[in-house]
Amino acid sequence: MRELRGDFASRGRRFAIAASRFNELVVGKLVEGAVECLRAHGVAEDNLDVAWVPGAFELPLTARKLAATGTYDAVVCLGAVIRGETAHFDHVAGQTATGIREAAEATGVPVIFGVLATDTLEQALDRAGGKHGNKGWDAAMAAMEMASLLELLPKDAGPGGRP
Ligand code: INI
Repeated sequence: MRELRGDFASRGRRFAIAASRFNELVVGKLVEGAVECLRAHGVAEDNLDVAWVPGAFELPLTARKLAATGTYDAVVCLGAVIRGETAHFDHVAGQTATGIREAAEATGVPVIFGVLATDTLEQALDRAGGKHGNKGWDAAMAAMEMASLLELLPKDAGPGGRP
């Protein structure tokens, strides 16, 4: 049996972050966490790009475009959808999650879901460098692990499993 496990050694790898300006107080902290994490694992300044979008709903298209360039080993999506602020919370949160998964499947590039969906601003801040850690850091860890894992997989299938 072969066990395939990605690691976090990321010197020489390239990453993009797509981040939403909506709830920037929260998302800015997620970006800080992700950038700090990637730097701590050897990612060079020149190998890291951050693209800001208006809101979480715009993350999937942007992530898909970034991934399709072939420039990046993984794309990290960061956002915060807060129920208290919108009647269409479920649509924004749900469509964002679905779109991010589809971006990864369509391009074959890991596109990581680092979008908070919380009832309150306080809960979001708790997960953006507060008492529940920083989900931006966690998303960056997932991006590095997936970039590494995909290199270990057999190379005969393209995006979506098609040769
Ligand atoms: N976008 C967010 O990222 N978080 C939210 O909480 C949010 N709320 O509350 O509505 C939100 N809405 C904007 C949406 O993502 C789009 O930018 C907008 O609908 C334009 O397409």
